[in-house]
Amino acid sequence: MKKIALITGITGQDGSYLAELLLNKGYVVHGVKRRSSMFNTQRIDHIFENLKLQNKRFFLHFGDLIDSSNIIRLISEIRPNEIYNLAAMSHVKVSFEIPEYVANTDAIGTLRILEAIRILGLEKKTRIYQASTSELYGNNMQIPLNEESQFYPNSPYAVAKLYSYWIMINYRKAYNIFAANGILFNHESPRRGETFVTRKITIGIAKILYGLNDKLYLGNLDAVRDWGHAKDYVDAMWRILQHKNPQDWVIATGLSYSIREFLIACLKKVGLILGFRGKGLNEIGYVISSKNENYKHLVGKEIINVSEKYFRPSDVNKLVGDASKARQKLDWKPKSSFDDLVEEMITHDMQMIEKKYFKK
Ligand code: NAP
Ligand code: F7E
Repeated sequence: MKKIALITGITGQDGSYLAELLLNKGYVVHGVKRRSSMFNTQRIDHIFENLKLQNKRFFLHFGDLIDSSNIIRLISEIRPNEIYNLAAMSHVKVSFEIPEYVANTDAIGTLRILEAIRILGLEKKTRIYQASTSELYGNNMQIPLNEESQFYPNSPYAVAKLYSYWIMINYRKAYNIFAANGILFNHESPRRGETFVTRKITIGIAKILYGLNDKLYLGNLDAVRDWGHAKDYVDAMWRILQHKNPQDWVIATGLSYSIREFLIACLKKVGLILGFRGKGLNEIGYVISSKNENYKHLVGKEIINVSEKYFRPSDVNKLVGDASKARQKLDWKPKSSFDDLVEEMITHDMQMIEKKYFKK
């Protein structure tokens, strides 16, 4: 019998990579997509275009985590062996603007799925993975952070995700459901949403290099993150649900870089050396030199500015994870390095901008 998986948030970055991974492992994959006035399946269209899988092992259903009856109906029809709850309003800064909606989706949404499992009597059949996050730690400075570290959530997003983290543990204990949290540190890819900082940078730089924009405006350049590749992280999600019992797991690379260092690394890939001068809102990033003939005109130009608009009411300054437990017990380790990630993202976005604006 093929295993059946249900992925909420299948149209997102992680959902798309996870769908590919599970299909390659022979699963039947069902995904929940939201109704939208525009197409919202770009990240998974290539799966549908693969005729071998169409209507056989890959199915999409309309749904929303704020609709209990929809969730109950889908789970009762699909009767999945594994549920990956990846759906969420995942943008930390936006969560300050729509906190009530975020609580409804990112906190109560998880409860709705757990209740569906219980109402339908699927406690023994269905395992559930919850997309927990390093944002739970907030500004806990006891770095590196592991499964024992204290949580100090610092945004409506993080507070909602903390509810989900604990309700998973509660349902595990109270009802013996295989409910596991993956506490994932930041993970990126060419499929990352365009307003998260890494993708904003790779697209922004590509536009500057192609002469479409003069500058890129960013917020807190001092923030430090532990960035991995989303492909490696969805593999960890799968391993978490295959473990002999449900537990909570930190998934991270253990290495960290500031936003400033991410910028420098991206520009280095295209032959430019970036320098910084000034402080706070007056800090400026400028091109010191270019090894690439095509970009010599940028030498001396100020291409990075800081704007108050992109700061958060409260930010998380530094996140670095310790994934020793996953390395030992799940035999998981990241395959992509920081350098590989930067290379893949900047190359992808240079090609994307060229195709979009210059190829007829
Ligand atoms: P993403 O690209 O923003 O994808 C989020 C997905 O959730 C999208 O498919 C989105 O649908 C869907 N969604 C949003 N609200 C929904 C609702 N009310 N009902 C149903 N679906 C809804 O996020 P991601 O980077 O793939 O992250 C996946 C999960 O991991 C999220 O829960 C995120 O919070 C968490 N996480 C991410 C990271 C990271 O670094 N990427 C780290 C730790 C945890 P649309 O496409 O229609 O918007
Ligand atoms: O910000 C700073 C910003 O939006 C990273 C989500 O997937 O990972 C993600 O949350 C840092 C922050 O990701 C800009 O202030 C500077 O300190 O890329 P981000 P995030 O907030 O870390 C966690 C683990 C999740 O769970 C979330 O779902 O970069 N920053 N300038 C900026 N950030 C953005 N977005 N835009 C800027 O212009």
